[in-house]
Amino acid sequence: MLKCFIAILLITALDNPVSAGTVVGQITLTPFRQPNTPVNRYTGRDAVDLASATSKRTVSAAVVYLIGGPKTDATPPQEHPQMVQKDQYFEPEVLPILVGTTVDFPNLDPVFHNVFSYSKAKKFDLGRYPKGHSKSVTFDTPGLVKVFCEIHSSMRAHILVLDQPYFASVTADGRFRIPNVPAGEYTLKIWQEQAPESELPITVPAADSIVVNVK
Ligand SMILES: [Cu+2]
Repeated sequence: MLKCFIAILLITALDNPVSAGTVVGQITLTPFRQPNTPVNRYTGRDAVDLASATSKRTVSAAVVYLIGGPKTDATPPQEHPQMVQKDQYFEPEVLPILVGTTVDFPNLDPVFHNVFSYSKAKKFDLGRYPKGHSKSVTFDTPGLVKVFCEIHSSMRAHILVLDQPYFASVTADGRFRIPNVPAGEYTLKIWQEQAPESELPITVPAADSIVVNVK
């Protein structure tokens, strides 16, 4: 059962634009269960010790995002967010982006990787490329994109392609902060990698912060 504690903090010294508030809070993250024993599909020169190539997480990755609110035109960032391949992990393991955003996938490892997805929101296959190279993908459909490496089946990540730019990755201790949200009525959604999605209605104030703590 979702218990919600909502309070309004009166903060007068914020430099937010007029009619925009900040959504801050903390959620309780579910413990992360490591995926099944990874299997390397190739045994040639790319074969590596995958014993450590499961998630580093002890809690599920989470993203908090808002839907609804007043109609706004959001432009994808010109600077591309990155999902790097390093030490045979994707970093970050979960990346929230605004629809239309281009993500770069640099390989920082001394082995080849082959990043791909079969997800409905974006199917792509970047092919194999070595250290120091990068390829890009533009995510033009909202939805959840599951990202894998064709060579190292233990590598996995998620990209959440969102309609609105009001989102935040949750820190390992469960905290989040979404600044500059236009005042209005929203639904706050919590996406967790290994838990059902949950939501609650919130009202974002015109100038202050709303604190949302979910247990
Ligand atoms: Cu790989």
